[in-house]
Amino acid sequence: MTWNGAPAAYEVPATASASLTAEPGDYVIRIAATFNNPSGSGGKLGDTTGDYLTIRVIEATSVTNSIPSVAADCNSVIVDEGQTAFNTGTWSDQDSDDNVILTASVGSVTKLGDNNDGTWSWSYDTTDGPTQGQAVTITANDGNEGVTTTSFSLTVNNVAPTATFGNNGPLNEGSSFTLSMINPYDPSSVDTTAGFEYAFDCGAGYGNFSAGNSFTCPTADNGIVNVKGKIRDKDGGVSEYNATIAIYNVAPAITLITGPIGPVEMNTPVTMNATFTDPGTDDTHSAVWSWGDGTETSMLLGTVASPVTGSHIYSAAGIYTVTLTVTDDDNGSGVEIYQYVVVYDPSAGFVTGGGWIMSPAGAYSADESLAGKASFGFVSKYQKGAKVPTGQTEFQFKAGDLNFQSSSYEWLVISGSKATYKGIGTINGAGDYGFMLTATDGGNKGVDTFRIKIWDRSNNDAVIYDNQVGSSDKSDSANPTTIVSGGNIVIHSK
Ligand SMILES: [Ca+2]
Ligand SMILES: [Ca+2]
Ligand SMILES: [Ca+2]
Ligand SMILES: [Ca+2]
Repeated sequence: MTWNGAPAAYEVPATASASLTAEPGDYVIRIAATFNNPSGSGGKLGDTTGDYLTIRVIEATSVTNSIPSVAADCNSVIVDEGQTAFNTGTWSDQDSDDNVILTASVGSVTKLGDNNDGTWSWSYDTTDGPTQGQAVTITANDGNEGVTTTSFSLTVNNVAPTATFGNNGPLNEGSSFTLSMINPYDPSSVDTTAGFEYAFDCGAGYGNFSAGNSFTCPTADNGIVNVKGKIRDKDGGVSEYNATIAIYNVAPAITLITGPIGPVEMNTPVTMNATFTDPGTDDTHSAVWSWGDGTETSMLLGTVASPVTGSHIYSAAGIYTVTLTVTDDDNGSGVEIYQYVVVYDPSAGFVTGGGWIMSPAGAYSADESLAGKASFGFVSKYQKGAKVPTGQTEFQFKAGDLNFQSSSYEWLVISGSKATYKGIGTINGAGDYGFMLTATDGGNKGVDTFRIKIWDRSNNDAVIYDNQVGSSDKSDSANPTTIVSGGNIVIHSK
């Protein structure tokens, strides 16, 4: 408060006209007055020339409180959830004695400085956006009913959660792979507590969101699969990941191949059947039957398409190995052989033999050190109209005390100068043994050859004797290598 710009305590001469200037409001004014009486006569003011009154304002006190002021430096604060939001501002109060209290509608505010030029600092640890976005009010209260507020906007952005996208590839076609989303993280503790949702794309589009953080995808073919996964928080914040998985082709596997068990007369159809598997259920296949006589039958199959059947007519007697190859559309192949298709010619004649060979070491499995002379004698022929040949076979390896005698025949094939036949018999008058005898007739000037292989039918076909031991099964039908040392083998043409 001022008197015309002068200090509040002011002396106003009685002879002057004086005015008071102050802020609008109510004031308590304490004044002092001095009566000037030059004549000294006393009496009333003005009854003597020269009287005047001096009035002095001693104190003028406003009875109206000044309200505090408060303002924010920044009227828009934006943070990501999980971060601490900050703002600053100013405050003041003209009433130097007032103790101004600052409060915040959310978070905490700290008052700095004094009533002339105070500042403040505000902070708030956010835990969830956008929920915690709001108008923040800072209130200054001087304790004398002087209350002033200022507001600023707080924006809390939601942050998308993250995770580690995993899979168990690469793998084979037909197998399932699993997509997973582990180690989920969200800077919002509230979002984390609420839990996340996941969606997966096995390569053909997304499925629905659910709480399951893994997903199993079947495969039907090889290739590179582009997979994706998403994690989502309660506020719709989404992170997406992708990966590629290599799916390998699996070659088809032939599980069974069947054909004629007994001998087949030449020029009659032979039917073979096979089953195969391929876990690539989208694969298509081709099959090739290789009949063992230089001819092949190829066929295109549809998707998978097991079983597969092939048919063939042999025009020559022989012992044939049939090979089936199944190939998928990704160049994976499975191969299986069938041994043997025995094709006979009932009109081809018969075979007789008699003599001995030098049995080599290793031929007799019970004692591989044994070697020496082994004698044989046989006859084998088809009787007219019969499918099964008849005859007799004797084989004696003295060093091993091995006396084999046939009891029945299964088939006989005479092909050119070679005769092969198969049957069963006994050793030293007992047991159940299979045998196969192969002999070539060298004619008048050439050498004859002989091989006999004997196995135990009651003991998983364990080989008992083979004078061409070490030859693989595939060469069972090859010409013998053991020369007949004495005697003769004769193929009797019809
Ligand atoms: Ca959130
Ligand atoms: Ca979030
Ligand atoms: Ca495939
Ligand atoms: Ca395949």
